[in-house]
Amino acid sequence: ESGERKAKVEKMFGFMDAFLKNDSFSLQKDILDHVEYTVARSRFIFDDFEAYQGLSYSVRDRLIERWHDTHRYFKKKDPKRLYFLSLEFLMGRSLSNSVINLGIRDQYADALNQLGFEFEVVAEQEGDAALGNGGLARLCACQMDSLATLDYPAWGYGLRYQYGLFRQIILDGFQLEEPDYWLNFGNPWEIERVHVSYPVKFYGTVEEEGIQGQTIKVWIPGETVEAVAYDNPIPGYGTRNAINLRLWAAKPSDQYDMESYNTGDYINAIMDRQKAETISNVLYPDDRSYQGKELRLKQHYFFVSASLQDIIRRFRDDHNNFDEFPEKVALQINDTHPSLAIAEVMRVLVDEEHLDWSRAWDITSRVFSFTTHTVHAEALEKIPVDLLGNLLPRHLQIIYEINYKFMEELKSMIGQDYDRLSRMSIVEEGAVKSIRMANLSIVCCQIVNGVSKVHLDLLKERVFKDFYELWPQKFQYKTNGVTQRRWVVVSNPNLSSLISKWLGTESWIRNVDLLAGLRQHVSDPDLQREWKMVKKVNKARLAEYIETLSGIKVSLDAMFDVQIKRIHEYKRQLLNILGIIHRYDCIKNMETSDRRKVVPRVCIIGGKAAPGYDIAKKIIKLCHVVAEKINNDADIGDLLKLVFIPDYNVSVAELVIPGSDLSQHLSTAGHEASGTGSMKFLMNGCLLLATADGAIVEIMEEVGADNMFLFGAKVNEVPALHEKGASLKAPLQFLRVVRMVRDGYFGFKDYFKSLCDTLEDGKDFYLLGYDFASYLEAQAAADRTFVDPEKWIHMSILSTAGSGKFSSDKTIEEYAKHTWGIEPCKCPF
Ligand code: CR1
Repeated sequence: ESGERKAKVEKMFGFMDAFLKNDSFSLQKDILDHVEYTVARSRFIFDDFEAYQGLSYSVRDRLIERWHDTHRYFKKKDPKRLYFLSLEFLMGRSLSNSVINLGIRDQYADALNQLGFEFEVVAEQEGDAALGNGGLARLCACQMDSLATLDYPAWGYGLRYQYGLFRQIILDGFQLEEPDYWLNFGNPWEIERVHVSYPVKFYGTVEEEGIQGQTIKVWIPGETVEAVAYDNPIPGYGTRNAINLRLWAAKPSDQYDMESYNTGDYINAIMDRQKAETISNVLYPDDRSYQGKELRLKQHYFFVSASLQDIIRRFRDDHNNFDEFPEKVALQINDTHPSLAIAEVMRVLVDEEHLDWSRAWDITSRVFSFTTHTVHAEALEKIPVDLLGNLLPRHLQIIYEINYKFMEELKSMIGQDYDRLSRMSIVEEGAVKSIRMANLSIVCCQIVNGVSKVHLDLLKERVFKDFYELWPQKFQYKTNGVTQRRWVVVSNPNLSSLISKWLGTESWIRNVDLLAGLRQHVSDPDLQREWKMVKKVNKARLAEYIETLSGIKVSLDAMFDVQIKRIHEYKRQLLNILGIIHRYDCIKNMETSDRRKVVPRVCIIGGKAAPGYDIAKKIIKLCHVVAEKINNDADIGDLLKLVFIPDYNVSVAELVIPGSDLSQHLSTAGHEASGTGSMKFLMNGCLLLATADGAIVEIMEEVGADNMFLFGAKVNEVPALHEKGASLKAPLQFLRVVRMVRDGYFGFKDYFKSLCDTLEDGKDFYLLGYDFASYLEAQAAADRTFVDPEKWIHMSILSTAGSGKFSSDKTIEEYAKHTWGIEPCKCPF
């Protein structure tokens, strides 16, 4: 029938590669149509926001068309599909990215112009979709862009939180959190699929039933909630493919509890049903530690259950034998958050499909792969057994069974080494008996990935040592990457055009290896001049933003020195601030003649602290009091400024990164699994001042250590330094600046006491004192280079030229080949 309809449509409209046209007139008409009929504003009178809405709906139409065609094609070809499961996706804005990927940015800009609007202004109306915390979540967004661009048959699955990551408000220098009810003004980028919904069950009991002489377990759930799909098309660049990010929202189930209605307690019965909706309400804002909270566990299972029902339904449409499941399906679990999926697949195969355990386990262990994003054992999820047993009684049984079989197998391999057995067990005995989700994931998955080379080494040597010794072949790494589409083409259009001009092609936007071609022009004075101009324009834009935010006027001749990322002790924003205090102190104590040699700096810091993370919040406050002092010191003038950019998010990053000269990545070696901010700066030709941690080690290999400013203890030195503990003496300059804070030079003496205490000899876990001298040396090297603009530009061009390896396109190709076993499936028109 659909063939018939296609013929009919073609007869009426002629054969077409695209139904919607992209000439200026059609685009204008579409925008106006949406303003009039979707937004319901008059096509004669509408403002920038309404123009944004009309425009976005018209872009969405074009996305939907490609997305339908892509999925029809996937269905026809039936390739092995990747399902990327993640509780967090930090997408940011969609408009600019979409029109660039669709290849119709200029046409739209022109159409808007004709209507009396400016594309940039209209694009600024969009809020960020912040359904994630930080690195892990933004990585997923980059990877979705690469999956679409490289034509992989992939789906993303996540949760549609009504409250995304909190907005950071700064009041008197303190962080306050404001809820991000981001859907208030609608979201043109999603499509609600009322008919794609699944019941998700919780609580209840497990009973045994005999079927055909076999005893099987039957879960009788106590609560049912409905999961409704919201689809977000993700367009690839330079391809017709558009893939889907499907996010689930909770709705009360229709299968209501007749009993409560019968009791006549109508109002309470409705209130109860409403509670169901709270499951997908809010994103947990803590990316540091895991707390076993029932609501969070409910979110995880809600997401896992709905996604798997959807995936299995799609599989069943064309297959009826689960032995084919691993040939057609790859399930990627992004960190341990979705790892209940392992128990859920086992439950479906054993309890519902009646496969025997070993066949079910064989299938399950061939579909899953797992990536871990941390080196911190305390960030690994542990679910209290009581909590799990109450919410998901059958899943707990299944996990026990998996563990029992694993322990038996392990004993047969390593003997009665009870210490090791208990370290490796999925079940942790102890004050609170818990399930170790990372252990469950490692036991089940055939491949466990780290996110950089150093990260893999740490997994092998420390975090998962026992497992590595048992199964060395399971452990791999895929160095993280970021998408050059968003991080250069969208956010730095001037640089993007410059690169294309000098490479003589735009192909680097899909084939990032070509960036290396910039190397051959690095000494060309014309390129250097143009490169410098682009930086200047971007700095001016950033300076304007800073002035609007804070009233502070900054000099474009100063070095723009930036650290933007989540606030964490291990990321050492405090080291940066102490370094700034030191710089200030030095300038204050200088002869006037020496001051002329000082390289003027604008230090920019931005980032959110988890709401319950006290020390991180003190670091934010310290930044503000130090800024207050320095910025108001007329004696210092343009030599030093410190600006805290509030509410750091994806779109702030898009503005700040292109305008930076220097960026700082200061994690204590051995603490940053990879880091991806560094890659965005690198692509944009900003020089890095960094410790040899995470992916920085690989960046060094690509761009050369002499094109960066490196400092600090190395990963392999840190353990010995920790052992030395109190005997490590911090240098005098360090003690002096800490003393200034302690003695109340910046005020708030009592408030900063506990912060200063973390730096005492023997307590300085993150080695700020130890690394301080070499940090200052690296800073001095950056100053010396900055006064030699030619050298600086040279290093800057080489940074961009060496950034190709850190495109998420590379990461995704590696995953596709070595972990998921998927092939591109390119929609032909
Ligand atoms: C890591 O801390 C890494 C990203 C993406 C982060 C960072 O080093 O680059 O993941 N982890 O792999 C994280 O956000 C919640 O955990």
